[in-house]
Amino acid sequence: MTETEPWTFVHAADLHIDSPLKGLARYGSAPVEAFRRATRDAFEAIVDLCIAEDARLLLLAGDVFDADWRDYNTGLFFRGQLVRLRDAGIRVFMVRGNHDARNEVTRHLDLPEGVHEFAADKASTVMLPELEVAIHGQSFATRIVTDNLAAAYPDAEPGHLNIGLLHTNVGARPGHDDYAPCSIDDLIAKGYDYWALGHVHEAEVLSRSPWIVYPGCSQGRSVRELGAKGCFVVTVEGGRVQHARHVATDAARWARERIELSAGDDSGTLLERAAEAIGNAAAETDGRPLALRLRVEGPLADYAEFEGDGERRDRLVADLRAIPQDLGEDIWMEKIELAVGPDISLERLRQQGGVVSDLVERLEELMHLERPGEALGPMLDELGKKQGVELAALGLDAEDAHAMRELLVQVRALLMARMAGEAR
Ligand SMILES: [Mn+2]
Repeated sequence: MTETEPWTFVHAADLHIDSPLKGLARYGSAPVEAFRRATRDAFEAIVDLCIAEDARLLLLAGDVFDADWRDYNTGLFFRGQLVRLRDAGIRVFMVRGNHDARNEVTRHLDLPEGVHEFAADKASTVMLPELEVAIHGQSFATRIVTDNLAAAYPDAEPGHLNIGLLHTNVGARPGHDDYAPCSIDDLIAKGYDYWALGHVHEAEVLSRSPWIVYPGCSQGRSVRELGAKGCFVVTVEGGRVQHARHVATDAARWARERIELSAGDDSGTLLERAAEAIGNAAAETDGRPLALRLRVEGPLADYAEFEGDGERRDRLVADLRAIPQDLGEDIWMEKIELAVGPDISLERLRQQGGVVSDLVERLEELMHLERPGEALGPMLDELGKKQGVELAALGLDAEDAHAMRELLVQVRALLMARMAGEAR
């Protein structure tokens, strides 16, 4: 092989193999088994991809495992896949992250030839003269790593394609523990060609010069990990990275659908709208099993029939769960949220007038703001001060638009129910 011949490597992270799935209810056609196996199937798909793409290297940037192995089956599964890579002549380089830090995963199996796990005590370099590549990496020794590991990575090797393998939170991304924190500038300063990162579960190319890439997790595991998940296939030509593309490897997918009802809609309309939404969500999975969280909110014309009637409500939920059966789709209705209330139109409220109708109208306005917290935050702060409570103590975060909207929906439902009571 000469330097000018193009070759590829695959970059994955956050496999979380054998991560337990919570709340996996078994009913009807729910594809329970597919979800149980999904983290393993996703890694198998990555190995298939490495072989199909004739990749030279597979880079794994931490959190291969979710936690210590419950038994040796987890390790044996992983090792079996590494043997497939060895047999195909594909070398594997890996670091440990917070979930599979040295002191977190204590069970151990010797890894096959051609697999290199970077040490945890300090960053080190492996030279691959045949590819003119230098790979630098360091594993997490413990779950919590607060040092900037990148800062102490070795200098780039001149005349080589330099790859840095690191589990890190770049730029203190919210929603992820701030482990091995560093900035994009810290990474650029090393003069490497490609930073193969792990930790953030959303795929993102942070920079193309040099390449700084989060491949995201290889398999979504909850409603917080939506859409296609996979890894990056990276092409090198003439000693430079030419391009990197995301390839989906997930074996099952997660989605959220929200149905907003309007005045006059009843449970019949609700079921029709749900069938449409579920059909659309299923069409986007390329035939994969789907876990779907469905949320229905707004006024329901026949709400009075459901109010206080658990049996009637259960039937509606079961009717919603029956929709995938009719569609012949592999869908697990992970959760159904019914935030419905009595149908009182704003128009009718306006006619009735009074302070409650003014309030409902104001809530309606707030709910449609991009950041409802901007208006709501100061109001809540003031209210909190009067009552002597902190917003944080109530679990309220004005920055969280979803949570703020949720709060407004609840308050509106409460006011609407009051109005309905008055009107009857
Ligand atoms: Mn992770």
